[in-house]
Amino acid sequence: MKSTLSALALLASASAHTIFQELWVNGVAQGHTKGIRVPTYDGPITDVTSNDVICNGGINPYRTPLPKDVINVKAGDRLTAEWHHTLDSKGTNDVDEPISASHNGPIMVYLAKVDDALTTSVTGLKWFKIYEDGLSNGQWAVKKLIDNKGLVNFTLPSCVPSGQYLLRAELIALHGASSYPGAQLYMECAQINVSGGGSANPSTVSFPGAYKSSDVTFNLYWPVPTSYSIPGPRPLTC
Ligand SMILES: *[C@@H]1O[C@H](CO)[C@@H](O)[C@H](O)[C@H]1NC(C)=O
Ligand SMILES: *[C@@H]1O[C@H](CO)[C@@H](O)[C@H](O)[C@H]1NC(C)=O
Ligand SMILES: [Cu+2]
Repeated sequence: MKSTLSALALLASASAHTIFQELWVNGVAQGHTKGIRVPTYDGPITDVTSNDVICNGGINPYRTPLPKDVINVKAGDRLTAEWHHTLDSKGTNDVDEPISASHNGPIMVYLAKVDDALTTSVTGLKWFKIYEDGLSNGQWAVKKLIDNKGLVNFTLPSCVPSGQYLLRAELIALHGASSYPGAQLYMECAQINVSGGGSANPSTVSFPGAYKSSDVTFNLYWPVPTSYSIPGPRPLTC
C-alpha cells in the first residue's frame, strides 16, 4: 500500500513544481518577480549539500537580467510570499496552480544580512529563520498555500536590525521523501532593505549545512503522520 501510494503520487506530479515569485508588503503586491532572484525553471533542489540549496539559480539558472530592485520594508511589517507553478502560470487555469496538491510539506522563511542585496553573492551567508509552518491540526503548510491561492503571510519580526538582507522563502515537498534524495526543496531569495529595526542578534545557520539528509527524509503517507519536525532552527522571536 505504501509503495503504491508513493508511486502514484510521484506519477501524478512529475513536473508539478513551484516558484516563489512575488513579495507583498502590508497587503500590497510589489510586482511580479520584482526584487526576487527567480530561476528560469521551476524544478526542485534535492541535494541538501549543494550550493543550489541557498537561493536556487544553479541547476535552474537565474532568469536574467538579475533583479535591479531592493524592496523596502519596515521591521514589524506584514509580508506575503506568493508562489506559482511556473513563472507564467499566475492567473491561469493551470491545474497545478500554485503547486500540485500532492506536494505537501512545510514552508519556511529565512533572512541573511548582506552589505548590498543587489550584488551580494549567496555563498557564505549566515541565515536565521523568521517563519515556519509544518503540520498543524492535520493540515500541511502547502495545503494552506493552495487554499490561499499561493499566498503565505508572515511578520517581519520587529527586532530584526535595520539593513539589507536576502529573504529566502522555502517550501519542501515531501511526496517522494521516504528515502534520500527524494524531498523536493523549492527556494528563491528576495532582496530587501529593512528600516526601523531593532537589535536582535539571532543565532545563525549556513546553507548548505543547515539540513542533513535525515532532516528531509520523511514518509508522508504511512503511517499517516500526526506530527512533523520542521528542518532547521526555530524562528526568531523578539
Ligand atoms: C494574506 O495576506 C493577503 C494580503 O494582505 C490577504 O489578502 C489574505 O487574506 C491573507 N491570508 C490569510 C490567510 O491571512
Ligand atoms: C534602505 O533604507 C534606508 C532607510 O529608509 C535608506 O536610507 C536607504 O537608502 C535604503 N537602501 C536601499 C538600497 O534602498
Ligand atoms: Cu514537483
